[in-house]
Amino acid sequence: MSHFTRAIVRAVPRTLERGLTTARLGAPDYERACEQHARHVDALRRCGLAVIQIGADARFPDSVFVEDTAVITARCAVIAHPAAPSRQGETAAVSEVLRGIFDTVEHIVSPGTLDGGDVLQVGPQFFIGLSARTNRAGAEQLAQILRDHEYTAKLVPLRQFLHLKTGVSHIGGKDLLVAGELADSPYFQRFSRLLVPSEEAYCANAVRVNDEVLFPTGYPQTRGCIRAMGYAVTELAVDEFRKVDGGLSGLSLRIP
Ligand code: CIR
Repeated sequence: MSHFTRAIVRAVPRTLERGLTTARLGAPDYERACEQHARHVDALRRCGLAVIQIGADARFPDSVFVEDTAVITARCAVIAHPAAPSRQGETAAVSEVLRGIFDTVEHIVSPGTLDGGDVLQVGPQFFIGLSARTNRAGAEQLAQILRDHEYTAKLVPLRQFLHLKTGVSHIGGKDLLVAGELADSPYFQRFSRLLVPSEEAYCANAVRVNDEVLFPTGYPQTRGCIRAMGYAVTELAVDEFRKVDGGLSGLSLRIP
């Protein structure tokens, strides 16, 4: 499991309620979203990470979901190329921060599109979702960059989930959380899979950060299973972000 030393987050823009969404859960409340974001930052710090905060930018309603703008590994950083036109300008500020940290920063370029939310790392292996946001050209560009850095990379077609990590998370060892269309996916057969029940599907997006599994509040069945497996779970309320289709992992970029 990677040990993380830093995380990049981006403050909530006042325009969050204009974020892209299919959720039909109502508009997010800006103040509550800011509180939830602040608690999430505190949790990252308690996990031992130094948190780099990029300022809010109201031009980009979805920019709090900083994970989608890049892919970070111990060996390289790659700037993504979001498919959604309203999100393409988000990468500039993140790229500037990453250039100060990594010697080499690679880029996904047109006609490729890729969101970081589609990229799952399990040790030396990467899985890249082919989604409405990440096309084959973008996924193949990333796969080649990762292979050049001696990782393996597999492309995983998606039909329903917004992003690959909407439906699968690595919580430690060989353990994955999987939901919905990924429950029986041939790509994850050799892992130990905890199937998240459909009524709790949202919590299939969790994040292992050092000794903790950061986990959304409100999913007791799955939380109980993860604790019973021996993991330390930190619950975080992220329901304001769920209203704009965002997951917990989306709120940070973790840096080894
Ligand atoms: C979008 O549709 O792009 C945003 N409203 C949500 C992105 C969430 N990304 C993530 O959790 N990695």
